[in-house]
Amino acid sequence: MEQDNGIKYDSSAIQVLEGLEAVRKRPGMYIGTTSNRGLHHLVWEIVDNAIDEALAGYCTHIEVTIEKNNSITVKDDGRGIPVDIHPKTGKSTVETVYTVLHAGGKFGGGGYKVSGGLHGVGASVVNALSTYLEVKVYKNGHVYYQKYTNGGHPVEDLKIIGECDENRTGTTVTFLPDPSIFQETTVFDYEILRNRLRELAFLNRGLRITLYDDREADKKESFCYEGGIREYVALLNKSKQPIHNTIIDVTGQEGDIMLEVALQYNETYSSSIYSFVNNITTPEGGTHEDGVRIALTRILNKYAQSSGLMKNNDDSLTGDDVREGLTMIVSIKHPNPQFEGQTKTKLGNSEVRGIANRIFSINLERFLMEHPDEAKIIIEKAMTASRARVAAKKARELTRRKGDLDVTNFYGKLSDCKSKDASECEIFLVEGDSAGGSAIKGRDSMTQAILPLRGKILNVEKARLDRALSNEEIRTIITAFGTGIGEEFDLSKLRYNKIIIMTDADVDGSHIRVLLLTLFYRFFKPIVEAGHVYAAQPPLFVIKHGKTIKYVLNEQERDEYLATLSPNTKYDIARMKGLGEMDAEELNETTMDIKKRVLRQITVDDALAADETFSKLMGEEVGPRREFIETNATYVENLDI
Ligand code: TSJ
Repeated sequence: MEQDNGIKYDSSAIQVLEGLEAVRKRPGMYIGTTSNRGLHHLVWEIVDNAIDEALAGYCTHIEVTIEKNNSITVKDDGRGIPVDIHPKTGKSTVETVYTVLHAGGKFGGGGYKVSGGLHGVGASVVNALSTYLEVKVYKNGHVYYQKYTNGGHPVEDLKIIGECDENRTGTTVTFLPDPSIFQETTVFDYEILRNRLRELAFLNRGLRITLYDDREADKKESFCYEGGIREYVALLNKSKQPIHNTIIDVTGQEGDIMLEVALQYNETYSSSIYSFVNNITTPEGGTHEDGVRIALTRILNKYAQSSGLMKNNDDSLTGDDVREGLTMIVSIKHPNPQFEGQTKTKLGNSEVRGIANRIFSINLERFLMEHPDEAKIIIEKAMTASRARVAAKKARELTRRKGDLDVTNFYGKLSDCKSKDASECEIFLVEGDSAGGSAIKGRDSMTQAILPLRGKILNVEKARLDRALSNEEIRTIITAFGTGIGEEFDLSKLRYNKIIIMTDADVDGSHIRVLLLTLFYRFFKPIVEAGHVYAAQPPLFVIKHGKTIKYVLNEQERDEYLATLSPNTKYDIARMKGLGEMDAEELNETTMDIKKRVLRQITVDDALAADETFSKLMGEEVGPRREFIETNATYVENLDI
């Protein structure tokens, strides 16, 4: 990796500019996308550097400010980026970090760098994609300063612009994303920044992270958790009715690999397991998660037997049994993580499995011994799950048999499409019988299937699997999709390329939509991940002038359209009726016709945020739920679940 020592300084300076120019030419190669998501990615690139300093033990407080002009300032109280001349570039280390691609990891030396994961492309990429970037380093009693403009060109060399207290150290960076790169938006979203910064505070026990939004007066939040991920589990479980008080919290270290696990069981029947490597989420799991899962199953079985809670003729507990109602976070810090899998979000290091297994086994066993009351509650929950599993298996067999033998009866109210070519087929899940009726009349029966849904879908977050499976509506959906569920799930058998949720734009509609998403999220996650799920967007207004009829989605589109009409045009404008009141032609025209409709793709962008929202929406407490839906109807609408 160090073979470029022979390069002369002057030629490497040219390479530098070429490097940053390459980033500007193909930003997607470096940050994935230039959408809203890519914009926020810039912040994570910078914050990751400050987090690294915290992991190295030198930084206690990170402050992030959204400035009035939507530039971002990140400030830490670490050692300050080194200001001396970097041997390879002949420039200050500060300038090297900001102008040489991938320079970030090369001078740090060890530690738990996030590079190699999803992030870690470095500060130079942020610089390349910014209109300007300013850095201040507090070190040696001096304040050092450098500014770059127009995608990373230094205005001058690093220079001292003032003095500070000898003891003060730290790095402060301000950057303004370049609007010619981020054409979709350059406006930062407070909630996105807040949620991830809070997560980083949970994942780094004792680190304080403060977010300021200077676009609004006095808007700030500060996060610092002495309990670390234990407090995260408490938050995730808040509205899910925990069944025991003490959260199981394990930390341990073997060599330079650190493991932390926190878990607590709740009354629900599904599990929420989130794993992280060096603060990066690993939705595909990996060896850290495997090791902990194996240990959980083994130790709970061992304890169940030795304590006498389990009798000889009881079935032993399976992994699924011991994960029912489990909320768990697994976090490891590893100096050299190897990521695998389709999206490179699965930890591959094989040594980690045994390490995680050993650390977690020893500590879990000790916890159970020391907390017999809690242990009993947990084991009994798993044993109930074990019994329900047998019942669920019967229910599944029933589903399958019915599906095979009695298609007409089973499909019930499904009006299927004629085509069997899944790539062109769509299924509309329609709220209410009357909208369903219009949709059946207005559809293209070759490719569009309609399933009207009456009332509210069973809430699978609360219902046990076997009950969910005996619900008529859910069984119809499962059979219609064709993929099966659980261990039998097979994405390649999906019978429709698009699954389109069609609900009214009101509180009931958004509730049904969230219930459907919960169902998909719990039973059909890969379908959501593969981008097959959409929300139909019926228009809000219809504008008529002369012979023209124009449908628009929202107030903004309405105003934009009206502005295009010549001033003395006479027009009629009306708010659209609910889905149920549209006739077949209107429904086809506005919401179903492939050429005219607007769909919104649903993604599993942030499983944690979604899960928290689900918990809030699905929790037992009806009070908060109602309030949440009413005050956040648009938030739910926009949430990428
Ligand atoms: F990289 C960056 F510019 F994006 C950035 C780096 C942004 C922010 C907000 C902070 C930092 C940063 C870097 N904070 N702290 C550090 N620390 C070092 O670069 C550093 C300091 C001293 C030593 C040493 O060995 O003495 C080593 C390192 C890596």
